[in-house]
Amino acid sequence: MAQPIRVLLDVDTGIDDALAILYATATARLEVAGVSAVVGNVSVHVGARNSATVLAAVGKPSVPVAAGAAVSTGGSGPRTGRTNHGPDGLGGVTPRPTSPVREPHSDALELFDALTSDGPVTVAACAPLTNVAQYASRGDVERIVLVGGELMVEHEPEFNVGQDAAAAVAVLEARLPTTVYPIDLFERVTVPPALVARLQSAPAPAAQLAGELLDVRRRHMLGDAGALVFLTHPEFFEVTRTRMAVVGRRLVPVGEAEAGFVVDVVTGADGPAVVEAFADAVQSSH
Ligand SMILES: [Ca+2]
Repeated sequence: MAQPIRVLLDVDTGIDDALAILYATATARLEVAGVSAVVGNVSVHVGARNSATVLAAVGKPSVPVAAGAAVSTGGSGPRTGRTNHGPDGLGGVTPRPTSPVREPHSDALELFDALTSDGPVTVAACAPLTNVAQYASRGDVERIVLVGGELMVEHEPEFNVGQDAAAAVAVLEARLPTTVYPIDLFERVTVPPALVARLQSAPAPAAQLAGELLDVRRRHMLGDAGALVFLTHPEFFEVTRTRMAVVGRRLVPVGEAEAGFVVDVVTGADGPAVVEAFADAVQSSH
C-alpha cells in the first residue's frame, strides 16, 4: 500500500469531529500527526479535552493534541443555542479511556511548527478556520481539505465558515491546494440505523464509540468523518473545479466573472461505499 498521508486534524470536537478522529486513527491510509482544537461547537478547551479523551478511548494517547484559538478572528466565542452536540460536545456520550487522558498542549502553533519540521502536512479542517488561517500563512501545508461552505444556500450560513469568515478568506488567499467538502455532502452521507446498532455491539473500542456517537447524531450523519474518507478513498467521490468566494458569512460558488478562488469542490459521493469504508476501518482497528 502507498505511504499513509500525514494529517493534522483541526477540530471543534463535536460528535462528528470525534468520528473523524476515530476514522483517521483507525485507517492504515492516514497517519495522524496531531490534533488541534479551535473554538467552535464548544470552547477550545472542551474541544481539546474531548479530542484527547477520544484518543485515549482507542489506545492512541500518544497522538499530540493542542488547544489553538479560544476566540474567532472577530472575537466570537463558542456556538450559542442548542445543538445536537450539547454542552459537552459529544451529545452526552462518555468515551471510556483505556489509558490515561493526556493533558492537551497549550499552543497549537507550536505543535504545528514541531510537526512541520519533519515535512509538510495535510490539514483536515473540520471546524471554524481560525487556526488553519494561521497554519496556511506559515506554509508547510501540503494540502487542505476544508469542511465548510455550501452549494445549495442554507437558511443559516454554514457554521465553519460563518463563525470566522475572515479566516476562511485568509485560507483561500494562501492559494494552497484546497478541496472544499461542503455542508451538502456533510449532511448527505448518513449511516443506516442497522449499521449504527452493529457498530455499537462490535468488539473494537473504536467501532463501539463510533456507534454510540452516531446513535445520538442527527440523522446519523457521518459529517466531518466523510471528509477524511475522501482523503483515503477519493474514488468514491465526485469533484468539480469551481470558483468560490466568501460572500458575507457564506462560502459559495460564484460566476466566472466574479472575484474568487478556483478550488476543487466535492460535489457528489457514493454514500454506501463511503459508509462501508468508515465502518470497515473502525471495526478492524485495535
Ligand atoms: Ca467540526
